[in-house]
Amino acid sequence: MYKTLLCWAVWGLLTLRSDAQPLKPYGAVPTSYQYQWQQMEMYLFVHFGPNTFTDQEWGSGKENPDVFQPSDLDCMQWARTAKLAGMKGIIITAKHHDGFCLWPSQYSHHTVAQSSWRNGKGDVLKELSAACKAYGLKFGVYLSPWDRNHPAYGSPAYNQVFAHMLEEIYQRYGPVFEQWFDGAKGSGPGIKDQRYDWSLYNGTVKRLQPNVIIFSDVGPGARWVGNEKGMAGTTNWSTLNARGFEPGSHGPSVTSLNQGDVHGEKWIPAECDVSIRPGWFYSPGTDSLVKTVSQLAEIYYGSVGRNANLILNVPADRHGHFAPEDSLALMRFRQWRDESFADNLALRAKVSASDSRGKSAEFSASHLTDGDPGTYWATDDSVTTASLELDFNQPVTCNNIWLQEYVRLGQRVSSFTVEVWKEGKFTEVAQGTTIGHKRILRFATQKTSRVRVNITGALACPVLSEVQLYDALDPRDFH
Ligand code: FUL
Repeated sequence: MYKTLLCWAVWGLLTLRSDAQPLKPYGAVPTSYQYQWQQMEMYLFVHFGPNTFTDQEWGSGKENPDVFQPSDLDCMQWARTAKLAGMKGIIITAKHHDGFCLWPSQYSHHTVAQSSWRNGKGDVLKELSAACKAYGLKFGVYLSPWDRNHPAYGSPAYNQVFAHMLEEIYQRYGPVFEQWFDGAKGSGPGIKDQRYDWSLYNGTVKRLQPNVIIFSDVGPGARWVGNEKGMAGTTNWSTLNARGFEPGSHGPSVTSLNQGDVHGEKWIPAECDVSIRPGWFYSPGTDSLVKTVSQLAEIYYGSVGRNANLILNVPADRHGHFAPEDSLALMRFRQWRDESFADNLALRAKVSASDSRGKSAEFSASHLTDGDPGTYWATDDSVTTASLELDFNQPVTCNNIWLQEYVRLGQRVSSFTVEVWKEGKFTEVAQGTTIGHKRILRFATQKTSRVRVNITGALACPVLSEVQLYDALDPRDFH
């Protein structure tokens, strides 16, 4: 009896396997580090330095190091707040355009070591990297190659200085999850110019830490999204044609940065940078201008909801803290997300698909609601249009659909529609183009017992890992 059962089970497994062709990757694909980085989705940026105390956005580099004078630096408070806000890491402006180093670099005379702050013994990077470790957050660094203070700036020697600074940081404070290279560079009369050696900078960082994600206008790890509003394109490919471009004024077009390039040669996903205040640095004048939950929700939908990571800047104030206004906004933003996205209605549905690869359980639609990003539904190679359906016993109320592609096999979907069952027929409520790691579509609140997603275009057979359905709350109720 048992033998017979065993034979049937083995036969079943064998036939499951043999019916479905293995899936091949399509186009450029992420490295395993890029894939992990895309799962992070949201982290904080912290702008902090002499500008915090002088109320400037771009310091001249001539500031007296003594102006850097936080009265009570508390990186643990930053990390605790970031953790409670649901953020996965913190990236700090280790050196902004004014050249002031927040760590005691041997390669500059314009650093915390020259400041009277803590008698020249202070080290912000040391404290922040320890705080991130204590709270299970990832630690990252922003470094501006444009340096308005360093005497070597404008000569080839500066490239070595900059590479040595990177070495110091990686050797002393690592691991670093993301290296943020700013492409901004002033120009005009009296402003020195410098030809940057990007291959030296990238090579130095990669040598010391091969898994770091290098951010710039052209990656190679992640790309700028082309604006500072936190908004990716509604179409957003994680692929880009980067050849021939450089960070800064020789970067790709704003359209390419914002939307990626379909069939792009390299996997260089977008990251959206935006500040919680009008400026990047703290200013007492902006205490009443901290973004509301509605504004943050728009940014969330425009970044994470459009296949991009969000780096949200929360500047530290003159005490060396996050100001109460910013902390409160972060907590309310978290509360809106928690309450809106706690109940995934798709988990109550029977999920089916018009097609599944080789009719095999390995690629069946049931994987779309198993909560496992590593399993997926796929169709046969010849099929690039297909429908998914969620059927409910009881009607549900919904206004958000979340879709995810299994991007380790490439980004494929180029158009889709969302329909709900209403008065005996399907009615379209939303449509989109790309999906990628995550695409969230909002639609007017519907009460329905059937939801259908039609993939109407794809570069290769669609491969989706998850579908979720929510009834999101109005962020205005969280102000
Ligand atoms: C820009 C800089 O000029 C701003 O000051 C800020 O650091 C922003 C994130 O990047 O390029």
